[in-house]
Amino acid sequence: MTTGLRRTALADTARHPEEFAELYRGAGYWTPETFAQFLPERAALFGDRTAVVGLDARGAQRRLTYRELDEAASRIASGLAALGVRAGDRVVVQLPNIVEYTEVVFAVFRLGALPVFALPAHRSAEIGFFCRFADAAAYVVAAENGGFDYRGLAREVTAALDVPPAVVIAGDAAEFTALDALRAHDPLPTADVDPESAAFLQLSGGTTGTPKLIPRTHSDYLYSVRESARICGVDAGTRMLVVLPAAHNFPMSSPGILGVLHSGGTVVLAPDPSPDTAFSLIEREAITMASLVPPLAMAWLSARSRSEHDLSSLQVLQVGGAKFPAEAAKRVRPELGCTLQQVFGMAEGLVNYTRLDDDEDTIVTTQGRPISVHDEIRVLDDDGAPVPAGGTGHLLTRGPYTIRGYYNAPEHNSTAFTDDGFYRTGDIVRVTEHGYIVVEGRAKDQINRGGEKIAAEEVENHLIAHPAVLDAAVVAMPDRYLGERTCAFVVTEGEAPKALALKAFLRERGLAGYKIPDKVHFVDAFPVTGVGKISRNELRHALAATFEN
Ligand code: OOB
Repeated sequence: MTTGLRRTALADTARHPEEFAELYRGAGYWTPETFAQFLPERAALFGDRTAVVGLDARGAQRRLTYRELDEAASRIASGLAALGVRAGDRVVVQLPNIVEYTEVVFAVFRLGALPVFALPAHRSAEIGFFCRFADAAAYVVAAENGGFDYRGLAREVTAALDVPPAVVIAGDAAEFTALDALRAHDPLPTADVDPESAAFLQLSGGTTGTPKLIPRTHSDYLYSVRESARICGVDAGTRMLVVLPAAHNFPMSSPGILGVLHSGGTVVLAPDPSPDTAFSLIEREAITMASLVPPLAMAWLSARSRSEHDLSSLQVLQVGGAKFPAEAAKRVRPELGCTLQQVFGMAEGLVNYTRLDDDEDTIVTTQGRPISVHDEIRVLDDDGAPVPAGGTGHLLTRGPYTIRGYYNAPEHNSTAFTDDGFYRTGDIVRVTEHGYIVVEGRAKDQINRGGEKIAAEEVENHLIAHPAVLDAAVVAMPDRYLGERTCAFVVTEGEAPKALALKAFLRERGLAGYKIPDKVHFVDAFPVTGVGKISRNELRHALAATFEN
């Protein structure tokens, strides 16, 4: 299967204006370092140290040194090049927490191609969109994981595309190209790439009908990785357990897999997120650090009293992705015996951390402060005016590792960013007198389901595609365990389908499981105002209010 010729060049994504680029270079934030050289340089520094521990696609336990990881990445890079993947091409990577994830990501980097970081939970609706929208040259996926056969997904996705990407399978490849076959190729030299060009496309949690892709540059991302590692005390002795999906921005770079590998530490990939699996790995691998979303942190807290495992190596537990309630946060030190670090970040850029030496009150009640003194923070009221110091309002930000625009989305960019380049995060926050951010709520039409982000409009569009559905509004409902769950209000005509049938319909359309509404409420009509139909925003808020007491 050939993939050449028709591929577009990477669109010129919004760069930082030169005056800012100069500032960030001058401050030593943006350096010539790139992700293409990242691993060869680390292999030269840390050769025989263990880089990655985990299962592979066939379920075998593997331990790779830095040198072995670099050798594998460079062979796979060569194999991908033989399939037609070139510098600047996009490669959709959808791998679970297996060692091949690190091999493939660094292989793509080495070529100067751009990984598009899909999640294992994504299905044909999302993967098909990423392949089309990013004009992917290749799609790399595991044969199966968690009882799901991704080769079937690859068949479905490629059949629907005019010019399908080359499919590469980790594990049993069936009719596709086996990742293992790529390893037979001789290593290639590392690509020479512009450090201020896009290194990869990360996924946005999203608020719109179709997902947005986030172009992060080598310079901006590596700055955040190096600084995150420093702030979080990561060094060659760090042994990090990766429980969350490896491709998410949090476990990838805050400081995550990249921060640990940059520092010479060891990454241990957990095959599943259960406390049992995590606790045995903490004991077996003498884990020093882990990052979790709040529901998992709560699961660890409740499993701890029933567990005999020795967790004494654990020094830092990071919790982020969604608000971690103070009542749970204050249990971490006494019950798990480690320092809590709250992390409030976003794939678009800005990441805040409580510092390891902060007082317990700050650690428990705030979501941290920005990485950089050059992270600019604005807190504005509904009319766009700054709120008085300490007041609550909309968070806007710009800085050395926050994007100035989404990939190929000029219309959305014109509202998601201010004219002077601030990103409207959609989060409602206040800033304490010490500069720490407390997340108070959210103004964007997104459901944060225990850290998994769901764009209301995307799910509504899929619901409305059902022949019996006239209109749909998707809102968050409070949930004790996940923080929020998804509820769809649906207006139907004719014979209403059952809620179960509607959920099955969404699944058949290839929507990721975490986006399927937890609850479906059928209503006769949506509320209207005197002048007619109310805005979708108001509608969502009015419907969400029905859960609030
Ligand atoms: C992380 O990144 P995304 O892109 O999946 O989601 C970003 C959004 C934020 O805008 C905010 O709404 C929410 O997730 N969020 C939090 C939070 N951390 C993220 N809300 C309340 N408290 C927190 N601690 O989620 C992400 C990226 C890098 C590091 C950590 C998390």
